Amino acid sequence: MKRIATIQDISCLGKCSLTVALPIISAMGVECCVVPTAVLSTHTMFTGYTFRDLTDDMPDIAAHWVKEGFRFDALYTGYLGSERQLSIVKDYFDAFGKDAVKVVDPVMADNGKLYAGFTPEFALNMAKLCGSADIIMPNLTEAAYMLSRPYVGSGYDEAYIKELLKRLADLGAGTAMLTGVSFSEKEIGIMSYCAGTDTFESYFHHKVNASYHGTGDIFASVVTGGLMRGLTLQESYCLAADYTADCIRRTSDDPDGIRYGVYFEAEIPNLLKRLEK
Ligand code: PXL
Repeated sequence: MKRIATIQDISCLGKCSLTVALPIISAMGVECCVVPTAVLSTHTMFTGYTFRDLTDDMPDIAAHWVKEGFRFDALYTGYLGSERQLSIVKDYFDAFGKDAVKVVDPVMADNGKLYAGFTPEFALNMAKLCGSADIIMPNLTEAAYMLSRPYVGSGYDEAYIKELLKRLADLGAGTAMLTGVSFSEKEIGIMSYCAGTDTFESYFHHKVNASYHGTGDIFASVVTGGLMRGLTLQESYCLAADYTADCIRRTSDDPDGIRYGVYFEAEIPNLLKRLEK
């Protein structure tokens, strides 16, 4: 069985980060080891959340794992809360990354804005971490911050996206994906670039007109799980995009979805059916 170590927070309620990565990756038949970076009562889109920082535990967990000689097939990072955590994740890459696929989802911004608590300097340090990864998957906002370019949220063309992808790959990761790419009112999707083969790929699907917290983490978890199940990158992100869209559709007539997150659990059987095909 393939084994992933994922490094991100536990938001106790709100279906994001580890509370989606662990069940989804496990359901996909891939072992999911966790390095919790912090425990929050909810994700940071609520106000008044508690926050217990676990940064000090991260090097100790790595040291023990090194001592035991544990090996991983992938290292996958999501939301990281501080520059020190970025630097510790780099140490994980150095310690366990030689034979592992290193996947960085640089969670920190959307819709032209950084999430609460993040700074442009943090984004530049996240760009450095992306340089040590094999696959990175920013959205357009995260890409703009990491490349110190103005955010363009609409009206761009394919040449613009291809140029961004090449600049992202230049950070050092062999493969860059951009999520939330849309050239028309009706469609949204992913474009990717592989520097090794100098090739672009993409996948677009119908836009679902609803947005929920945590769906980026659901998407990234399925991409990483798919790679571990032997899918190509493009097959993995097609599966991930369709699953995420199905989760959103399934939730869209429940007003509670905004607070509690999408019904990703109910769609797991369909995810597995597609995975087995
Ligand atoms: O879904 C990304 C995410 C993960 N974890 C925490 C967050 C966010 C996004 O805001 O606040 C704590």
